[in-house]
Amino acid sequence: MNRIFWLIIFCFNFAQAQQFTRSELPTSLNIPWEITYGPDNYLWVSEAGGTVARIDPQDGSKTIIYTAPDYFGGSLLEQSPLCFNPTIGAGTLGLTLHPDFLNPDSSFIYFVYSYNQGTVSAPLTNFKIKRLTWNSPTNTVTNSVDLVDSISTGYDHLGGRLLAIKQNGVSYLFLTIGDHGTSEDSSPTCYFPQSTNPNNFAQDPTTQNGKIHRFNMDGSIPSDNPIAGNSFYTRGHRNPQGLIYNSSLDILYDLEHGDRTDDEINILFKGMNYGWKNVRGFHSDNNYPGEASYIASYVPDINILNDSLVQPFYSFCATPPDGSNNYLDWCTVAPSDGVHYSSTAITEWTNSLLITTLKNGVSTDCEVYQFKLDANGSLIPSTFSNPNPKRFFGEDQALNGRLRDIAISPNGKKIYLINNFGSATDKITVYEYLEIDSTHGEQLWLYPNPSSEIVTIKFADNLDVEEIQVLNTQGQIVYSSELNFATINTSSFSSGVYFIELKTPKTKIIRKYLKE
Ligand SMILES: [Ca+2]
Ligand SMILES: [Ca+2]
Ligand SMILES: [Ca+2]
Repeated sequence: MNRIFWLIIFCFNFAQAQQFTRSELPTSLNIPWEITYGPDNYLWVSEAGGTVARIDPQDGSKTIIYTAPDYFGGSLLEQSPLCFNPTIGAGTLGLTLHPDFLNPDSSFIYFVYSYNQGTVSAPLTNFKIKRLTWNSPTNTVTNSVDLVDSISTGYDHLGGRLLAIKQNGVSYLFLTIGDHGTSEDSSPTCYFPQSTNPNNFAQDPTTQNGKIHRFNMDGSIPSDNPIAGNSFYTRGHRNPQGLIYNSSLDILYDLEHGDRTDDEINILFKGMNYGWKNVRGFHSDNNYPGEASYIASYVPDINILNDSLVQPFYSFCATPPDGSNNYLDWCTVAPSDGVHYSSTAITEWTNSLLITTLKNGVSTDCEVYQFKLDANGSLIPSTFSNPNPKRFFGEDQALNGRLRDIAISPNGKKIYLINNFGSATDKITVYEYLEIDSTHGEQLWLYPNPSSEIVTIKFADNLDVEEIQVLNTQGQIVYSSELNFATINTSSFSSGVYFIELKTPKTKIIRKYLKE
């Protein structure tokens, strides 16, 4: 890599550091999979072993509110003798809260975990959706019900995201199920012959895998699903791990992992076909064997109203690197989940999809992608000076690990990221947006800046300053004073970038300070 390119990367990261401070909650986690910010102002997290945790976002204190007594983590008896990583898919996956969670009549938590549907000697791992009844006065689970059971599993590509949304006054539960296949070119593969690979059934609406399913909130099947009595809602998905709802435009998206190329964002339309494993990514590029002819001669399923193939809303890339069989060389980012950012707190982000990714590869990092939308929900065109998507926090990936999910505080200023693997511990990383109040731009001066010992803070007389703080780029407070004492001795600070923050009753005013 040449020197100019490094310079650009440095400048880019430096620009990001001005916007956010990074910190970690002191919460220990065990393979978290879902994080969501509840209307009760707590973070809700699913964790290994059929566990649901409720975490105070202020201090990170955690309460395990439920552990499934019938959780089952798979069995050696279910291993495939044919492959390198033969363990049957098991674990704790998606979690979601009822859209009317604060209403005592619908104070329900829903989550997905594996259990044994067979016997001790003949185990059969499957997944279920459990519904917990939450009693907010006592902060306890008062009831638990198996809502949907017999959800199939496989050796890979499990999907497993669960999302409850309210559309036109009616609430639904959506569940993603992956194709359960392993890549055909994995060596050795878990399936031989390949005709037994369950990913061959991603198109078949009578099997669960490779589909996104829709249920009523009591687990029953909506009467207007595409096929009567079938939870299938859309088909032709490879490994859909994410669901995002854009409530302002009533758009439901899924995020899925492609094979070598074409990690996709799809807009889900009832009954439609997203192509896998006959079509990969966009329809016009013919980047998958047989893709063009399959599209040209597509025969709609007569049992599905208006059935047709739908192109992705976005594909992360369509061209694999020449000749490389190394996963890390591929341009797939491994999107895990996301949210629609509707707040106006970070104006550059208003009306964006924020998507977390799992992979640190040659051209990809564990990071947050921001896709800026226009008022109609279309992507704003990407330009050199204003790229769309933009990428955030990848410079911290060694600290943050693989990003499993994202939650946003109600004021839109705090971003909570969970990881599992990829850093020393599983944890919640917090990025707080630094609000730089340009209306006070002429009312705060630092000098000299940079400096090596003393920095003097001068601010306008009409500012009612309550506190002065100095934060490092990790968001840690390294100096604090409630006095309007405007000279700080920084000789004990290590060299680098700091943020000097004046707090007034109405706002924060922040300036970057460079300690030499
Ligand atoms: Ca989520
Ligand atoms: Ca294609
Ligand atoms: Ca990388």
